[in-house]
Amino acid sequence: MLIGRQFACLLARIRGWKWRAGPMPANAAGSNGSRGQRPPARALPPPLLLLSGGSRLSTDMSSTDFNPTYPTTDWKVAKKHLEESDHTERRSYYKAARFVTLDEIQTWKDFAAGENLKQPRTHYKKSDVLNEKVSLLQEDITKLEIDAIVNAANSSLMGGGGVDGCIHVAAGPLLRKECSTLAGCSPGDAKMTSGYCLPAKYVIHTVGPIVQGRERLPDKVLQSCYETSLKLAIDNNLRTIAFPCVSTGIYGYPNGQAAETVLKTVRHYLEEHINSFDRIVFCVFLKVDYMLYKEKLPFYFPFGKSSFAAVPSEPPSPKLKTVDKDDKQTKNLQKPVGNQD
Ligand code: AR6
Repeated sequence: MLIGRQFACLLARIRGWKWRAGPMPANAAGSNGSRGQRPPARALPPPLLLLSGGSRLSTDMSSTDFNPTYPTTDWKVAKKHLEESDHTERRSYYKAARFVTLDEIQTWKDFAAGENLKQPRTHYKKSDVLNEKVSLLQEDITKLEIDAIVNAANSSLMGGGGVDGCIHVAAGPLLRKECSTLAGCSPGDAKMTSGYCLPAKYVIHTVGPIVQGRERLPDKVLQSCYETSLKLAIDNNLRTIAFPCVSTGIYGYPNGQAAETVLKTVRHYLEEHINSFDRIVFCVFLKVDYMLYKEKLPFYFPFGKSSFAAVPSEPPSPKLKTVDKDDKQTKNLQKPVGNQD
């Protein structure tokens, strides 16, 4: 009898708990173009019910059992819960104070139309359909509320510096727990986890090539990072994905050559899988990469009338010598996007 009452009380509390999650506040991101705000933090979960013997009621599913913000939560339970949660509930777990929705990210087609960009000669055909499926954005990738963000990880997948460190901090401790079950990742390959407390639903971890000490640039490995990540997205029906500039940080890949390999790879992949994606975002962090992508995108994704067949298969060399990290000009451009948390 007592247990029956406690059980009814528990059910009522769980219901009340869900109800309390409430609708999104009016200032949350929507189509009004303003950057999203996280809804107020969830209140603490209801206290655990105790049986007369003092043991935990086994049917108790208070939020401590699935809450992705708690380090003690079972990652599998949290992952499943997040997959079944609606948008409003997922937002209540974000660690970031702001987030960026897809409709706030301009397409390359609109971006190019709004800027006074020069269209270089290129053998690639102009395609508005393709140009609406890619974006250039200078942003902290951990803020993007899309299906998947790509992590430039190391082969242990256990976290590190750079974008990897930022992603682990923003996702919370369960990301590391899930990563520890994946048996690492080889360079050029990719593996997927939940996004936990990130605005992105999933993280695709890829391991880029290390450049230091090599005579030839390992462009095939870098190409494979992007292709395997895109394939993983398709296999899991993830239609919006953002890439950082894999390998161009700690792993030392020259920024300019990386941008060319990336844009060529994504152009070809997207041509072959045009219906599988809504958006592929080149999410750059440094101004140097923003300038390089802005300069090279028109070659691979032409927007203007003056694109020609049978002209150079490589883009013109950059006006700024930004590929060499020791270059003084490059150093002036190594400014990350401000952290606007
Ligand atoms: N959002 C978007 N891009 C970022 C962010 C961010 N929050 N933070 C850095 N970047 P790196 P790698 C950019 O070094 O070269 C880690 O320790 C950064 O400006 O993160 O592939 C791993 O564990 C650069 O353009 O990755 C590995 O050990 C890009 O992300 C190793 O670094 C990649 O820089 C991987 O080195």
